[in-house]
Amino acid sequence: MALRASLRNKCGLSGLLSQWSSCSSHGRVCVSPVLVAQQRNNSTSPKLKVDFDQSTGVAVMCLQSPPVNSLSLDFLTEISIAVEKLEMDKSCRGLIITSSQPKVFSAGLDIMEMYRKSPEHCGEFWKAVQEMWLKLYGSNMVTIAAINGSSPAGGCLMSLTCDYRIMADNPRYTIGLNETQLGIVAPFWFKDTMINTVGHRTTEIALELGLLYKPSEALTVGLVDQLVPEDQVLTTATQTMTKWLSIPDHARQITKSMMRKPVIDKLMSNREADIHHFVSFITKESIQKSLGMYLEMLKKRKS
Ligand code: CO8
Repeated sequence: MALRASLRNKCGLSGLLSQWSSCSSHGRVCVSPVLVAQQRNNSTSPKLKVDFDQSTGVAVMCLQSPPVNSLSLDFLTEISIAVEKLEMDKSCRGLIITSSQPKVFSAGLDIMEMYRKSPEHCGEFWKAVQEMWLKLYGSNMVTIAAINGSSPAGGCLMSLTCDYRIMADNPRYTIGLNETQLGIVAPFWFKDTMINTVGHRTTEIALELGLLYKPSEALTVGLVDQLVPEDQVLTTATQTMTKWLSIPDHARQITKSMMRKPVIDKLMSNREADIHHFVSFITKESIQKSLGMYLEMLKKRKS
């Protein structure tokens, strides 16, 4: 069976979904989950823009959380809700994920959500990370990452959940699972997602060394599928989407499920244990010190 059914009703987001609003004009539906969150939380700037073109069946999800689209608990929840909403709309067949932030696709998980936070908070945060991965990796839609900037760690994971990755050919950008550089360990489902993309040996080297690849290196190892000039990332993603959508949905979806279901099932049957493992690991004093040093390094590098 396709993945959607196996994932539906497992996120507990239906209540939130019912609070969504959407506006429609000229055949385009602009869904803005953050506006709802904004009203609820008095947030000043929307973090996520979802632009669904009903005439093509393709939605573009734009990450716009300054400065670097780091994935906080709130942001992850908004992304999961947005994907769930699109997934339930049968007319939406494709999803392109991109960023509106200059130079950055996503800086990965928001380190501040894991630094000096309570075990309860860490657990809630990790559940939201799992949720985002389950929604995207298990999506029935064709998903394409239009990577128009650096994409370390959780940002790389998000793009690895997609069916196809197009990256800006700019040597200043990097992509990879660099967790070990922070003194932390990528969990099994990060690892399995990467293995499913680039193979075991490349993943082993990349994860142990916490490698961040330049676009040309990422293309060589298969971490991305295509490099294009920066100003052509989104248009190329749109053209590529047309090709993928020419394949009958049911055949493509069943094939996708066949490729991904074992890893999804593995996390689904180990979710609580995975949360428990994360919380006990991340709250260790030695790991907190590593995160603190990494945050310091980020600030020093800036000055
Ligand atoms: N979380 C929180 N804050 C961040 C993050 C982040 N991931 N990344 C950057 N920031 C902050 C910076 O500290 C800085 O803050 P301030 O303005 O207060 O000094 C601000 O964002 C802007 O950052 P930069 O000046 O560095 O922006 P640049 O445009 O120069 O560079 C980069 C952008 C390349 C994205 C750069 O910020 C960077 O390398 N960031 C760190 C990326 C990273 O290493 N992320 C790893 C996060 S951990 C993760 O995703 C997986 C964890 C799995 C846990 C498993 C445990 C079991």
